[in-house]
Amino acid sequence: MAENSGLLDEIKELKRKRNALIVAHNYQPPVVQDIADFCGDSLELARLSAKTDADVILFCGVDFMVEMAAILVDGKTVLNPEPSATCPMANMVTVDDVKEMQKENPNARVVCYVNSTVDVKSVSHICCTSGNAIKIFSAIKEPIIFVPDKFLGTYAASVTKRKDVILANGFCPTHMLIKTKDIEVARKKHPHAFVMVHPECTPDVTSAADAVLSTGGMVRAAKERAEKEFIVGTETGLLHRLQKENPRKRFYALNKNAVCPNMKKITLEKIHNALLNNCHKVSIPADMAKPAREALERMLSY
Ligand code: CIZ
Ligand code: SF4
Repeated sequence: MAENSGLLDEIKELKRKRNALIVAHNYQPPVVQDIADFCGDSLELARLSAKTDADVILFCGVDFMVEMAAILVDGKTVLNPEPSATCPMANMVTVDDVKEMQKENPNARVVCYVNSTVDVKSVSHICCTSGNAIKIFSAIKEPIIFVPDKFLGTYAASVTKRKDVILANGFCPTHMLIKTKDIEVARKKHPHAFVMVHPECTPDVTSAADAVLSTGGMVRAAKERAEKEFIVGTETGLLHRLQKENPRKRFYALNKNAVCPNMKKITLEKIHNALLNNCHKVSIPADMAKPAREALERMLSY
């Protein structure tokens, strides 16, 4: 950390001068998590951005998360330190794909995972996260068109025993790397550990785990459960936070290669640059922001 100390001091000084808040997603690199005022999942960070008194929110994550914060905050500057950091899964479904699915299923409600573009959100009835998808699926009476993640959709449909969920074909390339073989190997190595995986994993992986949880759910489970060892099946950035918050417990990555290259594009240099030069401001045109905000607010009302 010593080699970063000058840069860290400059970031702290810029933060103070600009009354800025730095928020970082749970998958961010450790140095970014450590400089952030808050770490969390996309919804926690968007909510926090909406209620802070800061004038500037510097959001370290991928584009759809920064856009979500920009939709929910009013009159604050939202900065993205690296605009090319995107989510390949969010980009797998377009508005035309949604419209096509609606044409074939005119009575269905469109539910979109937060990992979706703003324009897909703007044509959706309601959003959901990995933490509340089951609640939202249970509350909707009509058939559901779910975009973009076929695995989260499959998981939520199976828990809620719904047979009327029409799935898109999106998936997370990072969570796809996690295999059931990894669970077999990890359980042999750490027989007392609790195995928790993310619902973006494939169905064979989710059914072989002890629990299927969002990153927020994993943070709570790590704190509250009696086990001292945890095997973690999600993007490996979360392990830094888990280990930091629970120093007496042990956390093992189910698959060390489950690294999201886009999440790792954020660096201290880019954070410094965005704050210094006020660059990469994110604002969503009103005609797009309004319906997307409605889909997000419908979710928040549950
Ligand atoms: O909603 C989020 O932040 C994502 C993408 C994952 C999670 O489970 O927190
Ligand atoms: Fe998208 Fe997967 Fe990266 Fe999350 S981990 S931002 S779902 S590609």
